[in-house]
Amino acid sequence: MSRKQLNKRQLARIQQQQDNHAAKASTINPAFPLPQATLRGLVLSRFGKQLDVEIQEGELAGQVLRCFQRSNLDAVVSGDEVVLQHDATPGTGVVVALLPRRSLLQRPHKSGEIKAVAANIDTLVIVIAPEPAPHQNLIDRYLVAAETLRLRPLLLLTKSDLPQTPEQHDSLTALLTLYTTLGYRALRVSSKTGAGLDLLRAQLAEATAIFVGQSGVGKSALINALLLEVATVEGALSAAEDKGRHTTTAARLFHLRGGGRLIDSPGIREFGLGHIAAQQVLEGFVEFRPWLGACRFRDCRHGAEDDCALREALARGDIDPRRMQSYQQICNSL
Ligand SMILES: Nc1nc2c(ncn2[C@@H]2O[C@H](COP(=O)(O)OP(=O)(O)O)[C@@H](O)[C@H]2O)c(=O)[nH]1
Ligand SMILES: [Mg+2]
Ligand SMILES: [Zn+2]
Repeated sequence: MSRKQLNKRQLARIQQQQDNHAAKASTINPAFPLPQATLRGLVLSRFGKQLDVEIQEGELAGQVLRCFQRSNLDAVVSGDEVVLQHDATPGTGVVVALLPRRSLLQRPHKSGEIKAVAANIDTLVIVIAPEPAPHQNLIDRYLVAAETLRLRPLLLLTKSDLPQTPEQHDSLTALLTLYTTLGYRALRVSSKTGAGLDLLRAQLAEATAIFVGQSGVGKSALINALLLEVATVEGALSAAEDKGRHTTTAARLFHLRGGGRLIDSPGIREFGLGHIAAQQVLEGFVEFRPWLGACRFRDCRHGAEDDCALREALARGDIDPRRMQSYQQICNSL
């Protein structure tokens, strides 16, 4: 898809066409102006009430319009698919409808209200590195969040170029094996050498991803290596400018080289389990699912109770002790 810059002449021509349509329509019946053409759009970002929306169809596909949304709609966020119309000023539009969401990421706001942050995310990329060393419990928390929100997780070990002691190498391999055995995807990459990045791009193509992980693991380096330079309309922020100006709150959607999309903000990178229920934690451990409901006591906490189906599975080796310990740790922290 071409993402060429929309110049003033083109904008003027579009406006002229719209004016012609409107003029024709009003000669037919001045009481009923022709309904304005609607277009599908993808919301890149929201700053206050203002939205940057990328047109998804027609001659102008790939162009970004500054939009407001109709006030009867739920708050539209980064990643939302919408229907929009051009507004009178060239380069601007109005979001008139919100299309159904595949997924929704929300966070508690300062006011205590739960607010939408980003929509239609498919993939949760959990970034780990040899340095700082990964915490298995944090990985498990992210996996529970992914299962709860119905996102596909991808465990990404970056900085694979760093020299590792044999012990480090063995423990990282054991960690990745724990998760691939459970059916999760895992990849080793390096932003520094580019190793594995093609495989990563292939995994992210056709999907919208968010990147999470401890500070210092290499998320920014990865994101920079994957980002596509996008042309924007005059006045809209480039990816680089945007990073500098909106470092605290706004989530923004970027296109990746290789066809995927990424939604990023510091708030998303730090997102955690938040307000999650004990039952969701239990269901978030995918390998526990065959035994849920099979304990003797309905309110079994899978600790010291008799006839606990989960502890029996653990004793048989059907559940890994590292995951059981992690589960107990998460429950105790709720
Ligand atoms: N050797 C190596 N260092 C990396 C790699 N990726 C990031 N780093 C370094 O790790 C540090 C933290 O990276 P950064 O991307 O800022 O991490 P973030 O906090 O997760 O965004 C920086 O000093 C980077 O230069 C990598 O693939 N290889
Ligand atoms: Mg960073
Ligand atoms: Zn039990």
